Amino acid sequence: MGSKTTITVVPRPEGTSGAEKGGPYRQSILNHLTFGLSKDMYSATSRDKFNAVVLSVRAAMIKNWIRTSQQYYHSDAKRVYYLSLEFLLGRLLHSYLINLNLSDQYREAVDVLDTSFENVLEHEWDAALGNGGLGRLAACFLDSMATLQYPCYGYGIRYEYGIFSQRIKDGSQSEAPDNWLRYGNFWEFPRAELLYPVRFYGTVQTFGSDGRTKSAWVETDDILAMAYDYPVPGYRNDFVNTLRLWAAKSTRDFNLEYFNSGDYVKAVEDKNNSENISKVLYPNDYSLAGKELRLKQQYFFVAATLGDVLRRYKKFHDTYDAFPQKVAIQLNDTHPSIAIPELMRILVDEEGLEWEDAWAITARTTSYTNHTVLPEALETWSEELVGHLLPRHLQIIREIDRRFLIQVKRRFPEDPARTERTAIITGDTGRTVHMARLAIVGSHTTNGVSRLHTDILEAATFNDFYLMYPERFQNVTNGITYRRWLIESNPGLSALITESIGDAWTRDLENLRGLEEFSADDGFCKAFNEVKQGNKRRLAAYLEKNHKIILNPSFLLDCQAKRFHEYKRQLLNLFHAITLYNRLTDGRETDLFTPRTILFSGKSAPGYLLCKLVIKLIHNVADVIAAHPSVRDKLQVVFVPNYGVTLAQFIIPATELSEQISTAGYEASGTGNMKFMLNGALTLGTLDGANVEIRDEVGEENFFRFGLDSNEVQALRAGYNPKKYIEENDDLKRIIRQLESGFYSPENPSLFRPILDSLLDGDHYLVLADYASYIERQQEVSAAYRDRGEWTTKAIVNVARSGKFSSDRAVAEYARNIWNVSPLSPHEPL
Ligand code: D6G
Repeated sequence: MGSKTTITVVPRPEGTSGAEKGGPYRQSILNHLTFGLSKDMYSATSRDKFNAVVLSVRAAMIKNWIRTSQQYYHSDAKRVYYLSLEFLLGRLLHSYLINLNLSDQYREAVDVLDTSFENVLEHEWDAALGNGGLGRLAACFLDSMATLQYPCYGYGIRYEYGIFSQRIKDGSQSEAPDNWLRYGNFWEFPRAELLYPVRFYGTVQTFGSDGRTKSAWVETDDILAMAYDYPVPGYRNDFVNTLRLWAAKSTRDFNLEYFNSGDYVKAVEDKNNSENISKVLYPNDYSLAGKELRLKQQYFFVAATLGDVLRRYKKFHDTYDAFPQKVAIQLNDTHPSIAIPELMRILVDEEGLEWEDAWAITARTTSYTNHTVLPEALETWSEELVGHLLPRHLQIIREIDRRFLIQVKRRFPEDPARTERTAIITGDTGRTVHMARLAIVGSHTTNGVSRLHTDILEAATFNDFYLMYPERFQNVTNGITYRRWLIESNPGLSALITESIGDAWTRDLENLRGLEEFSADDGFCKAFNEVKQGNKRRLAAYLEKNHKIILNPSFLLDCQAKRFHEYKRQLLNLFHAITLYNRLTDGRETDLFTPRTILFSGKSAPGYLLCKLVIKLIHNVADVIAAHPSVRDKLQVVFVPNYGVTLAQFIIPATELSEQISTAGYEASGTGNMKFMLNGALTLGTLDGANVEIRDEVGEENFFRFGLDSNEVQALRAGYNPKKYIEENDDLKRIIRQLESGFYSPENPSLFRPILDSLLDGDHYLVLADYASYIERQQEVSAAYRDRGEWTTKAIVNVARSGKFSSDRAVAEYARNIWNVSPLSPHEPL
């Protein structure tokens, strides 16, 4: 045989012998291998086998997908459109099988391909169309919206390249493109006939008729947005929602001018350029310079989405009166906020509505989620760029701004400075458009993503707006889908929970509370520890196989897995590792030392040089520790490259200590903190974002809190003297001296100078101010871990009280308090 594959069953069409023997899923897999892929036992590669399984699974949900969509039409349901520039989906196969209640069947059925379920799963490339928390939140919400039977759609961009793949060479990060569509993607349904033209540039013509001025946007450069649909099945409910992602297509195959003059290649180049819009996800978690392509991406997906929303609405409605009763548009951060002037443009210019009517419809339809208070992350665009790319939108934004400022002045006549603080467009020359302000003014609700974050929005970041419109502000604390983050990624713990309290928790996570009565039960604690140990071994095997990293599963596993950013303070965590190293080499740590692995994983934005240097420092410190003959038996620092959803599914279930150590006031919510908690890790954290609510749930005795709170952070800022903290602390002094002398980079002693400078010149994120408190709390962690019985009880309490952090709770709050939509009852059979 000329083929490596060992499939022994020759695919047969359904109904022939062998079908019954293998059961319907075996036969379906074989049919898809044959008729979907035209492969057989001689030619099928392991990727073909994976694809045959995907084709079979998607076929299993298509009827319900169509039915769900039909039911929306049939009942003319109010639909929710969740607009997000990022969807960090991860792998879909296993998660979809769990939701469809087919994972046991497929686990068995794949043997027809002479392979294992795990092998099949491994062939899926993460759909990584997001940077971090914001994109993963959108993915968790899709799962919850389908599970709770809400008529919701996700809308975004089908980037050809997702978040870059992180490579580590000599301890430094480099980036490689994430070519995730290279082998095709059988989850998606290309809708080549569903195309919307999207316009850019051009000019605005005004003309009068009947005493009214009308505007038209003309002489534009057009490209097409083409839909790709992804099914999103709910959890065991026959509901399948849709995620629709747009890809840019050229409006013409070639530029005739060039073609006619004989330059065929140049003609096709033009086509390629216009398709660049959906080529790549911007790899920045926060802070983006005002890049034209980014604004193009935003308008591109917003314009296509609104075109689609209106198409659907118009099937049943002749006027716009009912629009806010039938449509809710959720803006996931300001990235889609150009939807506000776009909807105004459509309603006023194309549909002929009066400004006031259009405005009422727009504001009653739209709501906005704020995800950050970092000033550099609050999106702004130069007025010039907006005017160049979207001239009509700029006019509309100016008019929105003009009308809004009249209200501000009327409301606060004594306070002219307020105008500059709230204006959507500010400055004299080189004017700036503030997208968050536009989003607040043009929507009915603005929400923060944790209680503390919403408080900060109201009291500080958007206080002027809060005073204008207090009723518009709400909090919805983020959540995570436990279907992926517990049922799928931690099968051992899931089974143990179900054995102990039944399976009601798989439908409502609040039922985990029932575990509390087992938190001191010896048998349960033992089984809980065995699961954790098993997960640590599983992670160790994964890291050894994929990264040649050797973990010692008996060490306390202490993890910080998230994007790199100064405010998240991976540096503070590393300073703890260095402190332990210094104390061990000095003989200052006692025999009671708790051995630990400090694991880091996360990407830095490619242009964020300081964070890239922190990654390098982590590697150099790890090498120094690993080279020390006695320290390495007690302490290990590891960096796991290319953090993403799939890797998180290995790391989180194994983790015992969750590092959530951002400078208080900077992490809007965090969702990693919730995933670790749900999997039985104890949190070491500041009072930041949702940590505050996690601590409220578990009680202070089950949470290691350290550091300044957000008020103290603000109070300390004036007159902050970082050097004072160095003077007062010998351990810290020693670390600073080591960095100064090049102890961790003897070949280039000044390598880490920029890190040192950032600390000495202001230490904006207060690493030095929180250091002593952090080290003290870490010592308590070590002591607590030595009493394994107590530790396990605390871990179980954490799991038991994580119910609040389900994305089902979060989505239900959005539905009730913001979108005003109800779940649909299960649909009639087709
Ligand atoms: C999804 C699900 C499919 C449906 C299609 C178009 O792909 O069943 O036919 O969307 O739905 P509309 O966009 O026309 O609502």
